Amino acid sequence: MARVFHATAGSSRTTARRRSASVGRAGIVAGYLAPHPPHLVYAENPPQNEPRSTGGWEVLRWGYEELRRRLAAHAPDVLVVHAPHWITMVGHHVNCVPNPRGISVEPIFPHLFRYHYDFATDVDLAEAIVAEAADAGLVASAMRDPGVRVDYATIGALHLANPAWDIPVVSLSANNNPYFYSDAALDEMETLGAATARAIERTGRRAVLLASNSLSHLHWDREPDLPEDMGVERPFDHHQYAGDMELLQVVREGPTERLRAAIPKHIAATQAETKAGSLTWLLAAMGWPAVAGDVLAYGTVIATGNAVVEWAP
Ligand code: 2X7
Ligand code: FE2
Repeated sequence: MARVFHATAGSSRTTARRRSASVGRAGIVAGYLAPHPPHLVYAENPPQNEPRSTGGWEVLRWGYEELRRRLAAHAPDVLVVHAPHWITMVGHHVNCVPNPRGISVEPIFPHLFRYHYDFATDVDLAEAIVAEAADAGLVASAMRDPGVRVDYATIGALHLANPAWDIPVVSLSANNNPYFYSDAALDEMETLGAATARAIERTGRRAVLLASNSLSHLHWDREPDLPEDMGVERPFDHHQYAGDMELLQVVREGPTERLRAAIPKHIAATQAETKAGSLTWLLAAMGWPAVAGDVLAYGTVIATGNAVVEWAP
């Protein structure tokens, strides 16, 4: 069995106070677009993942190496992640299990991603987000069942950002109802983002947010014999690539306010995974900061577009 790194559950409050006291102000100190294709974890060969690879998707992984360096400098108390593959049909759920443990398996790529996880939840903050979201009129729920397997989009983004798992986590689900019934119902994500920010403020945490979304989302349906064969990796078509570049141009120019209009336009043009709302949640939580995003990497994974981006107001 793969070796698993362990962050002690239940100690998050003490850890939070210690870190905030030593590095400065509480609040949201940075947000990252942190896409989760399982191929990136597979390519890295971490001890937690069972399958072995010969590498691949290096440029995106170098982007994540830079993210890891920056994350260490931000020294957060907690990582708060919103991910599109923990799908909840009724409302927004927050994982309140103190110490989630198990194997996360990618259902379409189980030969690439069978990841042993064992991490600590910041339960106080998780419960505060549920309370703030409910106060704001959202259907919100605390998920307390330790038997629920953590999805690969949550685990993937968290591993790629912090493979040591030494920072407590809060994990939010993607409410699939608006996703299912409309082109992109992002209004609720604004409300959820604002509720997340209030909860972080109220609990005095120093938080980094992760939006676990790919960009353009059309992909191949045939896998090469060697999954990491970079000879076949390329954008789905020029339209998908151009749509991603148009969005990233706005990201790089800033301010983020311009993304309120650019994100739905990009979704309509490229079926972007941001339709699940993670990116809108993140920027709303940060109050749509008047800064440009720093694109640390862009690359395709089975033709989907993926960017690693930092916003550090
Ligand atoms: O979930 C994903 C994804 N967003 C992109 C590419 C490949 C697999 O899974
Ligand atoms: Fe995905």
